[in-house]
Amino acid sequence: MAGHADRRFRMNSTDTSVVNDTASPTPDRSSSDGSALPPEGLSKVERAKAELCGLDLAPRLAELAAAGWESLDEATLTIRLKWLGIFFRPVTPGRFMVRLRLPNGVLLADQLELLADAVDRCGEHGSADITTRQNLQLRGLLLEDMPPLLEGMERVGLTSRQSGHDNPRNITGNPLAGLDPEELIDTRPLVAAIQARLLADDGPRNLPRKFNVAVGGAPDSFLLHNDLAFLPAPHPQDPAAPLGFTVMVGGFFSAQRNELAVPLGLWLRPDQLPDFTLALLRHYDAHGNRVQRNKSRLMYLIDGLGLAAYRDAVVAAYRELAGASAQAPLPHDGRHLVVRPPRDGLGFQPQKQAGLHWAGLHVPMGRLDAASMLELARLARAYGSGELRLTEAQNVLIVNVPADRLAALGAEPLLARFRLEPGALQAEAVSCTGSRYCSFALIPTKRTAQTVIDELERRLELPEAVRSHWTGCPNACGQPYMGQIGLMGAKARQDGQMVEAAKIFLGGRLDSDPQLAELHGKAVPLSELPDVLEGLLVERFGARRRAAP
Ligand code: SRM
Ligand code: SF4
Repeated sequence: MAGHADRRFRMNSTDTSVVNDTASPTPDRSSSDGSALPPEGLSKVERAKAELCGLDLAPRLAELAAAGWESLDEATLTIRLKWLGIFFRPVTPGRFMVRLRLPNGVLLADQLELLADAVDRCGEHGSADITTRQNLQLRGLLLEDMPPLLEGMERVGLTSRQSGHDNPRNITGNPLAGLDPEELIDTRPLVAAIQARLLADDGPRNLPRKFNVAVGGAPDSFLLHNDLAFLPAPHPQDPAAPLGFTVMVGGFFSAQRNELAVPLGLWLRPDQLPDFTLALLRHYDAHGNRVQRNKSRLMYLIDGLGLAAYRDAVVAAYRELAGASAQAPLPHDGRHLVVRPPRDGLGFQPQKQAGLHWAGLHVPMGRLDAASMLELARLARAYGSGELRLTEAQNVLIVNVPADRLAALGAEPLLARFRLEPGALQAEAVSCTGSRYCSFALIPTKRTAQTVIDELERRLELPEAVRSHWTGCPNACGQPYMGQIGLMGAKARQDGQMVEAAKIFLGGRLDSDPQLAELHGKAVPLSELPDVLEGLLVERFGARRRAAP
């Protein structure tokens, strides 16, 4: 493996070259996109972004890879490369992660094969994770692997652009879009159109912070944890008109504050979503907080302006973008048609197309290796239409399987590992990356979750599935506040020693009366977690202890 973890970075704050040891160009007061540089006193991240946009590294990627990752300045390595979806991992220096964009979680067999091949080339370092945003991350890659991988991805219609850092993240939608007997609106073309609008040349390049967008298409599309969520809603004046969307804004989780999105008070036709999203992001770009990074998510801007003034400003931005003749968003009371917690989608389930089914496979903790990726691609082709879907619960669906092929698919060896009917805790467990690859993690999240859940399923019988969300630190990537049980990595004292522990959160509800889970007691050492959770599952979730064998 190249390099070592504790090398010292050098960074010249006015240096727009990205390789150490090259002469600095003359400092100039304009940024890569021609706008004025921000005033002194801004954070290191804001300065680095203003000096050079990571998107401008794309044509130079081969040159950077040839120079070697150790020659890159800190800002390029840890900030700018994320605009291309390339993540330096301090835990595995020299082995990078690539985060894709998979709009609406749609993935085709030939795309998956290309990604599997890239992971396979990484040997023992290679793996992939399905993420909490219906997305994939590939691990173990060298910087020199990136140019051919990114070119290969482009050939099969994939991109990793703007998937990390201060960018609009993968846009989520109904994982069952187009197949769902309960579908209200097919989210796929809308998600694709929003992504195309945001990634176009006139899209945002330098937001103040990350930005999550999602489009709901079914009664179980819980999406209020996003900065901007479009939820299906009838036309406010004409019940006979096609469904549109009410606009929800300001949802987010962070170490400082957690909020569900609130109604902005606007209703949009589906075709208005791309321009509206871009307009809202332009407003955020211009007015979001660039001084305090922990106060820059959208909800802080809404707080600062007040909801009504914010709404007026966004409508004005939309009219400026779409033209004065475009229909303005309509006033709306925020009522929508999302009323139930998300289905797990597992097992064989009938699609709205007669005779076709999707097969929902449970991928333990969302972790894949090259062989299982290849096998998923093969199964999707052999039994379905060659299409797969990823879910926010980190599982995978093979779609368009004819009824007479279900038995044979069910007998495939991969389905002994990626089960159609996992246990009641396993089925709805979501986990973030954890300490294996993430330097923020306080615990090995995926391994802990898997071990504890296996143990609890040995001990207990549950009347119904319980949704648990595991996260390695307060950043909350595993969405602990959405769990009926949420677990967050922490430290606790045990026998006089500081040990790995988890805080427990209870009561997350994703129905028509949504609520974030709340902290329950002190952090529990991981060694005590099975016993503590067993007690909670018996007391609050109707679990019964199995008789001793
Ligand atoms: Fe996240 C940062 C992983 C979804 C809130 N997140 C990180 C980093 C990039 C930190 C780092 O550089 O190591 C993690 C990369 C670890 C790795 O190697 O995988 C990371 N976040 C993830 C993923 C992979 C977790 C997972 O296992 O699924 C998810 C990738 C989604 C994707 O495909 O784009 C992921 N992160 C989330 C979510 C959930 C969501 O989007 O629904 C959240 C909470 C929702 C939100 O953002 O409002 C989330 N991640 C954060 C935060 C806190 C944000 C904040 O405002 O403070 C950070 C830290 C930051 O941005 O400063 C963070
Ligand atoms: Fe890393 Fe923390 Fe996010 Fe888990 S929650 S992936 S530990 S940043």
